[in-house]
Amino acid sequence: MVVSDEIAMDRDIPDTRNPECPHWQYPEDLPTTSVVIVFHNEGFSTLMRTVHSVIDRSPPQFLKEVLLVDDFSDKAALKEPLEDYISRWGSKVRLIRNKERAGLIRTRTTGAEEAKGEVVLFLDAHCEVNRNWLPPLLAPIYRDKYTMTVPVIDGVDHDTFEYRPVYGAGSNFRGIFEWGMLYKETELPPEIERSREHQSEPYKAPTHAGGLFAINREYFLSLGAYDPGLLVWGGENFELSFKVWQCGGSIEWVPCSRVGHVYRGFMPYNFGKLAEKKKGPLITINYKRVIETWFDDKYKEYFYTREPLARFLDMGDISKQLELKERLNCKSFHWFMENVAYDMLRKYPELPKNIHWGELRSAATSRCLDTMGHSAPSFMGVAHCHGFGNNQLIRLNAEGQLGVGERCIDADGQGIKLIFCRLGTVDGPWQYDEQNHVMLHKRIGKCVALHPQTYQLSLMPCDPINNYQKWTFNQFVPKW
Ligand SMILES: [Mn+2]
Repeated sequence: MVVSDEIAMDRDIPDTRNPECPHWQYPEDLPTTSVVIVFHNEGFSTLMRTVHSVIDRSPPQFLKEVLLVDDFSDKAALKEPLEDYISRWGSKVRLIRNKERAGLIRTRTTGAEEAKGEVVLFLDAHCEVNRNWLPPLLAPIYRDKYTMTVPVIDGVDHDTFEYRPVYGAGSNFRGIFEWGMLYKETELPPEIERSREHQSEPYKAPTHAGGLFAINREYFLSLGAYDPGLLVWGGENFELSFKVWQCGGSIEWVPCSRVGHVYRGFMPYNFGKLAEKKKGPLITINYKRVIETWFDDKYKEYFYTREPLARFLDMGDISKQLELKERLNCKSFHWFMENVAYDMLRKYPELPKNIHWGELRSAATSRCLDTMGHSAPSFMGVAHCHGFGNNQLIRLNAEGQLGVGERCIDADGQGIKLIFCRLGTVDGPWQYDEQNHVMLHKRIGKCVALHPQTYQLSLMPCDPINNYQKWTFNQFVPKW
């Protein structure tokens, strides 16, 4: 905020578009747009710079309004001072406020309901739109109102507010996900590259990051907007993507529309009362609602294999979601995988079943294998068994892969390591001896051992009577 406050609201930013972009022609009767910006205790200057950039860089005839939706902020600057500030724009910038905290997802739906434009275009509250960002997003919707469009998201550094292109103008990526429902981006598959004439033309994508997109307002509302059972934040990007694709629409990423976004360094807000009644991690509960609604049974199993505790979470009632899917005559998830996300399995193949999952306890010390909070690549350690899963939730699958979250465990002469799983593979080097409880690294031919004094982990010649080589899987469900 200190840096942002010092920077002009209407500063210039680098034009990061592909040089082809200025040469595209767009229709002159594009639909009118409500830019909907939800905020909760956003920094005043980052929020206002978002609005300034939209006003400065959108053709006024297509910008019906900027609709600010306050999700029950309590910062003083966002009360009267905000109302005073936006009055300079008259009715072009409108502010509505929630009477209690509703979370990002539900508040976006409120914004769409209140919007006056034909198209709703959602932005995060800390963005800067780039040169001529709006017409390229509207043109595909003008051609086909069942298309939703997504800009390319550049980075605005949260320490310096430097605007940086996410990647060069010649590269294109699209959104996919792994089976634990973590959002990923991948280069365009050859099937799409082959069919393209220009590097700068829009292309279809299975999903999107979630914050920034445009969609015909009535179409969005006819899809039931967002599932109102989704809480606060997370998973709504998938819910909308599956709904759009499986129920007859499509998603296009638009390289000529670039928007800068400040990626946060930490979570600067809490969930307030919204989180109190729920047991377990909110985001995983959201994912469960989404996959239980939109996945076919076969694919649901991959999610539960990757996220075993999700089976025990209470996701609430999804009967309304299933009714909608039925009523709109939506296609199967298998259809989506075959026709839209056909490149996903090349990176994240179908998952073999877990033979074991849970804490991996050392018989000698009753400590548990733990990532120690480090990100890959790093050494694994042991720590007090805490019974919450997270960094201690270990999975061994039928093909010898040991996994923690989206990462894998391997070993070398230095120790036992947390590594990036090899994309496109689901196998691993491990074999667990059910009788002797030793964990064998098949390629190296040694077993996981704990040092009795230092508690460091290493591979040692297998010794099935040595307690420091004995490990047992303790399957558990946390007391949420
Ligand atoms: Mn954001």
